[in-house]
Amino acid sequence: MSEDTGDDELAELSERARKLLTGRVEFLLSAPQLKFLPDPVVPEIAFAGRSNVGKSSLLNALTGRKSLARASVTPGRTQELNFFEVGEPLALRLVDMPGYGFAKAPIKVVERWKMLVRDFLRGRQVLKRTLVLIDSRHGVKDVDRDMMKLLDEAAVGYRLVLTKADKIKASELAAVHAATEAEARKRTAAFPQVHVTSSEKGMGVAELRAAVLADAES
Ligand SMILES: Nc1nc2c(ncn2[C@@H]2O[C@H](COP(=O)(O)OP(=O)(O)O)[C@@H](O)[C@H]2O)c(=O)[nH]1
Ligand SMILES: [Mg+2]
Repeated sequence: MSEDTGDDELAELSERARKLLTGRVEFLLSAPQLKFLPDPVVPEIAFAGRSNVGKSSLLNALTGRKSLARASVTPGRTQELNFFEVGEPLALRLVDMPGYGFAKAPIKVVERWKMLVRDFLRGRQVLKRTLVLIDSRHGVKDVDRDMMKLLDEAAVGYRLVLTKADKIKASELAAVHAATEAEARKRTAAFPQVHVTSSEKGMGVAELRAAVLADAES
């Protein structure tokens, strides 16, 4: 009985999440500095990850779009927080954070990135969750650990999300999944459960939509 209720609730959440995230989604603004942030009027979910991790592709898959988030041409060029509005009436915002870990970035650019992101994470009351994307082929790298450290220190809860799961064999995927969950369990603000996704194949996308909505409503 109670299990049936749980399944029903999950099905209801998933359906609401699909309708919401594939419904009205519009680019709002890019904030190169905190003074350009929109008023904090609805829950926000942020997306972080190394350049080329598949962040734009995942945002497109979650929202059922082809080109909501521009696929970045020059890695590391985008140094802004990009806000997208979801829902009619407005229900939540997605925040595309600038990619990190690009090899050729000057120290000044990296420092500017870190200040912007750290100040955003620390000060944003409406930020409900951050999704930290990890490329399935590479697993967690030191630059990802730096990001997790920023989140742990800011006490912003986050989910680790493996991307491009279609690119590796099932056995390799199982291993990287287990290793990534082991990393997650070591962190104070991370969810112990790691999401596995492929924007290309649509794998894990419905589950992640439901998680995003649950987080926004938490
Ligand atoms: N096979 C595969 N390729 C992907 C997937 N997600 C992204 N990519 C590719 O990875 C590259 C970087 O993706 P993009 O979304 O622009 O990454 P971003 O820099 O993090 O925004 C592009 O060539 C995408 O087509 C996926 O799930 N499967
Ligand atoms: Mg991108």
